[in-house]
Amino acid sequence: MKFRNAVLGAVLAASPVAITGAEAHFQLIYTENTQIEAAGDVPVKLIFWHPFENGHVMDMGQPIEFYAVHRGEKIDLMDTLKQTSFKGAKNEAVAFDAVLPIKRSGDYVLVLNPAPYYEESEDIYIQQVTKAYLNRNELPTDWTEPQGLATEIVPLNKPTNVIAGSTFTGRVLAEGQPVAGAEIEIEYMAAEPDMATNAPKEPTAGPMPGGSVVAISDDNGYFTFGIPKAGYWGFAALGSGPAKEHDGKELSQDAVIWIRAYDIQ
Ligand SMILES: [Cu+2]
Repeated sequence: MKFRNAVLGAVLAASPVAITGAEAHFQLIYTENTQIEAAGDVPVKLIFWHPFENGHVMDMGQPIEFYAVHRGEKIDLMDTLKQTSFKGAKNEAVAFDAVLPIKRSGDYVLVLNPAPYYEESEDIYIQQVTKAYLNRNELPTDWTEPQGLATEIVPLNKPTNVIAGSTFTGRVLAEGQPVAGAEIEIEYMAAEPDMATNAPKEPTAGPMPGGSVVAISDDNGYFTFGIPKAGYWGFAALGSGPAKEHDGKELSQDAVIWIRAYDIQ
């Protein structure tokens, strides 16, 4: 079990530059809604950010892979990528816009394999292999399936409509095998991106005292977390992937999943 932030703590003592790194990095795959009624093009934003703090935005490189899985079939979305920028409360950085064409009913699992990001304050690369879920017409087709990624979190609750106040259970996998003892950072998307302005909307919450919210996966790779609030929640299993090195430096290959919670009305 490796505590990335514990390692960072040691770095922090020596270097005041590293302060923003104490917050949790999260690769976003953002759509305004997870429930889609009409067929058509859904705009998607890819942003590497600290969404709980409305904090520092990191420059994304050109993604290695970006696609959707629908009824078990891959829909490549690389051609839809357009480089843009996203302006957080503290800075502006390179992000990407994309388009998901939705036709038939069912689940659309968005999968992003981003370029490794060099984090200067930790002298490591970070690569967050990320999944997000959309659904059209309430027909379940794909969400229960692992996507065969190097590392991923498989949801055991339907990720598109979790009840605020209930729980979410996920299973951390690396090359299809459960990962025991993975450190999982948990993040609330306190400010959602505004699709029109490429900036955050007004934050609806602030970060927790005491730093990142963390769970540890059990012997079979499972973790459960109570979802206290409606909105988007992200889970990042740190360093759960098989790749440990990039360009001669340490690589943290993380598995990220985004889920959407609603209040009962
Ligand atoms: Cu960070």
